[in-house]
Amino acid sequence: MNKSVEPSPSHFSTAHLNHWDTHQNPIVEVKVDDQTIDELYRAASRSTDDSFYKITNESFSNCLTLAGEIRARLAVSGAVIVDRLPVEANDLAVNRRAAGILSNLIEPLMTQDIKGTLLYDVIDEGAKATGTIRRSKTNEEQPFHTDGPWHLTPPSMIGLFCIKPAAQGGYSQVSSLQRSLDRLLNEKPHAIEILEQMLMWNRMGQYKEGENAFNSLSIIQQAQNQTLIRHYVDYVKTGHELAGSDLPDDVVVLLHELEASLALNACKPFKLEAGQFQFVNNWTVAHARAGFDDPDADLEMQSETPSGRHLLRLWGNISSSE
Ligand SMILES: O=C(O)CCC(=O)C(=O)O
Ligand SMILES: [Fe+2]
Repeated sequence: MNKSVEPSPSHFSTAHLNHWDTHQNPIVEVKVDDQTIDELYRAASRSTDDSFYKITNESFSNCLTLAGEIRARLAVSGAVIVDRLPVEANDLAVNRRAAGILSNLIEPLMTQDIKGTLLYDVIDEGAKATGTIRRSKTNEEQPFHTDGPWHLTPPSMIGLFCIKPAAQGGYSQVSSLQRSLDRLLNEKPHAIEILEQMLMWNRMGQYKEGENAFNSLSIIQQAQNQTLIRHYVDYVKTGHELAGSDLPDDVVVLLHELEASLALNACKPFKLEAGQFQFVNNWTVAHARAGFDDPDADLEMQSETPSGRHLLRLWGNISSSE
């Protein structure tokens, strides 16, 4: 038998489970001091979009301390808000690179599409989420999910840097996948078989010619001596449609139980403010955002000069195995 994960919740982190059991607000707030901001924004001002991620670690001391603290917090709580960076006092291009530099110091950045995008703009481009249009380019709700689940090793860290909140709505939430699955497995130990079973995940158009539009992957997987969890109900449903295979009933039931548990055990909704930087451990914690509205935003111009809600998304990966 060559199962990647033994049928036991011991693969989950006790420290993480304890954190979520004992904290009413599981998100850890990390403050940033002026010296760290100076160091970060000086490097961001001097670099370019093509060079910011090549700056060597030796160029930083304060930022490395901050990155180390965020990394350590992500290993336990899985959810951090850095409060905050001076977005209003800086140009968009400099803010984007500052976000990229800080994230890259926490975990090496990973591209988010086949074009090689490292700094990904989460904005409403006015479309509806159908086919391969990613919800991150709409104003629609994003239910609890992990990012990039179609990857052989999904990003281990997500950064969401708020440049501008929505006029109305756009509230964020996080919920521990480890805790929900741990509870589910305590009630139904056999569910481990479903979690290890290969399912089809929609690649959302992120594949080269000649490749499949879906990848066959399990909900839980071992990586870097940890258990990573994938969760995106839509992507599994549409992945199976693309593959022309039925999604087994027991999988649908389990996914819906997981959804219900994540909603029940989630943190209170919060609205990210301009300059706040949310980081999530994408292997242990799911995130969600409510739909939003920006009545005055010019959607046609959004992709060039966003005037509505604008978040910058970063993906980090502690393993470089892909
Ligand atoms: O808009 C947000 O707050 C979160 C966006 C998100 O989860 C994503 O783009 O994957
Ligand atoms: Fe996301």
